[in-house]
Amino acid sequence: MIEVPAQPYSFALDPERTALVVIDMQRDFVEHGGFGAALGNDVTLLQAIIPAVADLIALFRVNAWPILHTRECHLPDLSDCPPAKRLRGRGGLRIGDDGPMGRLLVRGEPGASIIPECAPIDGEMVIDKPGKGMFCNTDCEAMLRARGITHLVFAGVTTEVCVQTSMREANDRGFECLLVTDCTESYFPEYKAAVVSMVIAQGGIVGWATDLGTLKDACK
Ligand code: TIU
Repeated sequence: MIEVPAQPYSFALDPERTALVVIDMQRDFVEHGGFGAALGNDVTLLQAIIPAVADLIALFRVNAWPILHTRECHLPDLSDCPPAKRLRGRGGLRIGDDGPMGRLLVRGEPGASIIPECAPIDGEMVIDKPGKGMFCNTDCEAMLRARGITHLVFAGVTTEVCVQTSMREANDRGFECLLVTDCTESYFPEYKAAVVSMVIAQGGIVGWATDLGTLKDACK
């Protein structure tokens, strides 16, 4: 076991049973002209964590530990996108509409792809998820259980939407969850801070939090 200094107390990382989950590091959320920008957000905030997320991915690759990448996206006919999701908000462009990087949040479109710095390589798990949470209408749980994974390390965007939802879903399914605070970001810094606080509150009600440097030092 690797003891990782964390909040609210040390996280016991079992190298045989731990996977990294990289949530939605897609062009649609971090680049201009994507879904995140269409919602009125400043995407440059998210771009700041790209080197750290790439570094975290490298840590898992060098140790040959499993990595699961997620992409939030929908089938081209939008049959997996509830109208409640597509119609929410009052912005100009919606899911499935044409944007500069293809149709927003649609599978196979340039905008739905993972940015090159964080792109999966052969042998890594990749799931397309229609919801904010990674377990909603996906094979994700079966993929993790088949590999005997019990511990998940979380990174990606955005902290209070897809990362927090996925981490809560994982926690309810009995996975031990660690959030890497400088490898996740929100369009709203105050929401990120609130998520980190609420994850570790009440003795780790959702899980643990640490930073990349601490995790790397513990894994040396
Ligand atoms: N809007 C927002 O903050 N996030 C999302 O819509 N999806 C993800 O977090 N991936």
